[in-house]
Amino acid sequence: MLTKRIIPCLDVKDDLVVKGKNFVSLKFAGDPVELARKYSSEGADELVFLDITASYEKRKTMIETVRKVAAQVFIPLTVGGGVSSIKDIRSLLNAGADKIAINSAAVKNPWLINQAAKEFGSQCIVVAIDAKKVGNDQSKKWKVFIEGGRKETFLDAIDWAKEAEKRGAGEILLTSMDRDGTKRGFDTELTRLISKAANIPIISSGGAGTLGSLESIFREGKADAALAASIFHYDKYSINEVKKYLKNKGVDIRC
Ligand code: 0VR
Repeated sequence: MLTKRIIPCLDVKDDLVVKGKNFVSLKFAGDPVELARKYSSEGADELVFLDITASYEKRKTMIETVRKVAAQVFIPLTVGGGVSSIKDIRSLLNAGADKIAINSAAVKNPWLINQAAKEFGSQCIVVAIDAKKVGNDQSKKWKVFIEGGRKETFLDAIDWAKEAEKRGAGEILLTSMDRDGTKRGFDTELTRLISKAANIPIISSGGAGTLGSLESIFREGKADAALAASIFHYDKYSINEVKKYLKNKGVDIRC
């Protein structure tokens, strides 16, 4: 059984780490290189660096910042935001990224997943899915949004995750827009449904709040990894505290 992973996320806008709520009202949260060094030394299993405005502003991911962050971390680094071609992926891998997250571009051109998996190997290719619940509370429907959560698509999140796996994605980074930045807990229901539907690892993101919410995303949500930003950037918990708690609760975590 693979150990569960704790993954801090650096949402970066104009070279600075920011943090918002439901993808808006972004506030300064730190320097990407310093935070990367801090989380890596505190025992994070992996790190995610997301250039969260790239797709919308059609800007290419900041290669230099990625290079500086990659030089500071000795754990797997996943980079996303604005990635839209094989050339983008190659330059980010050359800058030091271990995995590449593709979001908007994969929805616009699903064949990019197939090509990227073939060119670099599925283990390098993460498909990021930003999902928002639609309909009333009883409905079990989540729609896929792209371009930093600004554009709704016709895609059902569960179907899209299955499609991404079929096309060669090695992992899914599932972000609940409803929960992002709220500290109200992850969307365990959506995570569980996608974990059941796909056979590749699922990183759940959005809403990490109490230590209990982290236990629940692994127990009820069946996630393979939990991504968090707010609770780490604003020092609600240290990575060590989170891991010790989960270990004591019997979650298979590397301490
Ligand atoms: P927390 O709820 O604070 O742990 O946030 C986890 C996760 O939702 C965020 O790190 C981030 O991935 C949300 N993503 C995006 C975005 C936030 C603002 C604008 C765009 C995006 O495109 O993913």
